[in-house]
Amino acid sequence: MMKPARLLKFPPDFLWGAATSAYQIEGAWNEDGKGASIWDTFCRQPGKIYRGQTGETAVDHYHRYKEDAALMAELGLKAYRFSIAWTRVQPEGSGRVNQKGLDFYSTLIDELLQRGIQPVPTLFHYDLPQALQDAGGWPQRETALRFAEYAGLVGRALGDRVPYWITHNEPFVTAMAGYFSGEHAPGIQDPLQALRATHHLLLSHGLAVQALRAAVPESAQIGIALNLSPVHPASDEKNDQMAAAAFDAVLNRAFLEPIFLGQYPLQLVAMLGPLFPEVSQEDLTTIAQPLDFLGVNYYSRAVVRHDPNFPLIQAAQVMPPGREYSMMWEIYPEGLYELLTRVWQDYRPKRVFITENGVPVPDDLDADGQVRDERRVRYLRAHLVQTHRALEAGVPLIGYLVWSLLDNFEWALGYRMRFGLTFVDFETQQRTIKQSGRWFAGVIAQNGVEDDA
Ligand code: GCO
Repeated sequence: MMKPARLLKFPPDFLWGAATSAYQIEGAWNEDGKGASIWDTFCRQPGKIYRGQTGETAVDHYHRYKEDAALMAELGLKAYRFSIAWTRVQPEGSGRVNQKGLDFYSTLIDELLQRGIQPVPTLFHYDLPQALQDAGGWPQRETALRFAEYAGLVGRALGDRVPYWITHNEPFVTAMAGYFSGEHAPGIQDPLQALRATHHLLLSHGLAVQALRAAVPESAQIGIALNLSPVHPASDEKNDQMAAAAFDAVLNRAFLEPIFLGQYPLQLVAMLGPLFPEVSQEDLTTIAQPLDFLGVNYYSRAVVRHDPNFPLIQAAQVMPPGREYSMMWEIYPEGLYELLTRVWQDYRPKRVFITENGVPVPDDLDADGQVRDERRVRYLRAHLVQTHRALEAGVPLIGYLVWSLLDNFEWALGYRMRFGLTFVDFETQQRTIKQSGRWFAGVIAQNGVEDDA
């Protein structure tokens, strides 16, 4: 006999929602006074993006935001996380403000609030103004000061209506994909620049928190969204265990420790030696501003083995055999529980907000116009079961956002990776809610998920 599924209930005000980012959905790359960002530049360089695709039109959200807000309402979302394109607000990244850019986000926020959806803007999601990159980008300290100015002016313009702010999205990715591997804009491959970028991103976070606090009502909640993963050694060998610890220091602790403890991990500093930038106590104090919540973006774990081909960290990620995979990563729901309980135990953030979780699936429309993405339903369900476990273990979770509301531009991988609860026909821009979207609407409606055990 089959055991009847148990309904795992969530707290009454739990923020169910979905996330997107500006460059991935907006399009309208040069409209209404928007300046060029590093992604506008990068996508035009041959060989950087899958099939030479760009975000110039993306899913045309800039013109379809009303239709998209209606979609969110149809799903019953309580919260919507989006990012503000710095280049719409300040086309050159400093000085002159473009009122039309601010107006777009102001109108979007009103549209959301009218529908009872809490706006959760992120100030930075990879799209640095090209003018600031021309002056050196994140490896330059100046960029952090410019970011704080931008944060303050956005806070003053929109702060009366925004309950949750996120400073940065995934500073690890901004620094490492942008300045170390070069897979993301601006496409630089230089470890020194990547480390300097890391420090200035963190500094800019602290400065932006200060600027926002000065500009927005006290009730506003401010946090940051980090991409975090449990790191497991590929075997019990001592070498692999050391490699996993090194990888963890770079991926997770390099961000969590300065933000919550006001210090860089000693292991990181020792490992990187003279490459590690000189950091003042004052900067560390600025970085460690008290936060209202930690945003966690979770997709998978990292399995790591010793690899001397990688200087300094001597570690490389591997794909463990015999596991279930998505188009991009191993599927490992238990990792979300492990991660949430770990950050809670080690850093005691006031609140934790799952700001991204999701999976790419090669979706398409069936003959009857439906999208049957069972794989995504299974993925989301399993991760919600783990989220619920973490709640029961005492982690103060306030919400869960699916990446993503819509299929969109997945950076260097272009439009091939579909993450949406909503299918988008990239030719016609027609939106179709997927099976997973309908399923998620049901989760929200009953404020709970059926146990998959
Ligand atoms: C990131 C972002 C998103 C991605 C998502 C799927 O991780 O780069 O926050 O922009 O689209 O994580 O990879």
